[in-house]
Amino acid sequence: MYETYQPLTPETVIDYARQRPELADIFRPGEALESVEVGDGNLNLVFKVWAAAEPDRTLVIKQALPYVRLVGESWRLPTDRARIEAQALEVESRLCPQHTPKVYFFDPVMFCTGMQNLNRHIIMRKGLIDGISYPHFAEHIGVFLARTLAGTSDLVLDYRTKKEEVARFINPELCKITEDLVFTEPYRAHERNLYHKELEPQVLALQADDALRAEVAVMKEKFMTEAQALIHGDLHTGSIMVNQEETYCIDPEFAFYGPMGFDIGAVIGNLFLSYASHEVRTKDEQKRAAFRCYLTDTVIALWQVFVREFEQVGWAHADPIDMPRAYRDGYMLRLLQDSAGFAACKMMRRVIGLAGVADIRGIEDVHERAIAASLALNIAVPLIKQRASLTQIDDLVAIATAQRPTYPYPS
Ligand code: SR1
Ligand code: MG
Repeated sequence: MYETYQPLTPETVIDYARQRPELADIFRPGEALESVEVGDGNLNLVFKVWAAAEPDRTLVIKQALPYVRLVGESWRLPTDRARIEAQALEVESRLCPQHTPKVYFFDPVMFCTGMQNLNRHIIMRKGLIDGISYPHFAEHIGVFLARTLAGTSDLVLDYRTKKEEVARFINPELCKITEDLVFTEPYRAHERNLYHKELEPQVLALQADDALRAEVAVMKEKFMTEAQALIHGDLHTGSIMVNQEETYCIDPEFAFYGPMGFDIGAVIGNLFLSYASHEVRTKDEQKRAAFRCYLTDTVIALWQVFVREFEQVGWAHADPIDMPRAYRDGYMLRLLQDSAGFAACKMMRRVIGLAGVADIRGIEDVHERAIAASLALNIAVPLIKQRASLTQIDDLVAIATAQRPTYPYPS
């Protein structure tokens, strides 16, 4: 066993895996193991380890680095986030095992988590970039959101457990990343912003829009103060693994007690980033329309599934005197409007801020990239500004689908 923290390598992770008693059911003593580092996220090392003789005997070992991988050692980050992630996976696994990877162990010295290798699934963002639809995704993610959010809220937990859980999931440094990268930096001149110069007129106009910045400030306040449920905290399509039959939500290291709409909005915002990217990614009009129809149907269906499941989990034990129908309807309406506001912030940060997404930043031609980015911003701005007018999910989709890119700008 390792007694002090050290970053693993594809070589040392094999020796590490051999020493973990929890893996005795997967690997045989002395057999040949192989590994590769596959982490393409912004923060961690991710190793796949497998038995050379039988690659299906495999797991993922994820190790937290003490700094932000995307930026380098100058940006320090607590490795405690690995503990948060392992504990959040445990909660999600209890509430929604069918969409949560299995955890084999958590090592608080090496800040490593051993978990199921989802080797028959791909990162959803990659599939969406290629125009692949996932017919069960809306049902799966709607169930995941409702069970994990309602199931960790005051609607289900007793008064004491809820407060103890809030304390267990205090995650200040990771929340600060979100406060800065999602709610602060994109809306002002900031050295970490990373948009390209073609987009500058639109970004400067957005940053000069006082009314928009006021709405973003409201969403930031909600993010910082509303301990509604244990949220995943980073539920973009890069944190979701899919195939045609199954969906898994991975990577809850940003988990904390926050507003439910942040998770729902993350999913919706990322589906609309894909929608915007196919403005240029899919040249054939019919194919583009069909894929966009899949994306918007998914937004509508996931919300409907969420409401259906929330009725079962969140409202099942609601006292009709304390929580009359009008209160419950108002609660769900606030969630819908919050989701629109957070979706918008998540879209704007991915276009303007430090950590972009491949859907848009991966578009090679800079003019095409500007068209997709311009559309993403044009969807986001009315989503946040008009969110108070939303009464149903169709209204949210109607706002998004009515937008066009501004780029190329009239000269
Ligand atoms: C510095 S970390 C950048 C981003 O990566 C994570 O996935 C979160 O989205 C975070 O904001
Ligand atoms: Mg992540």
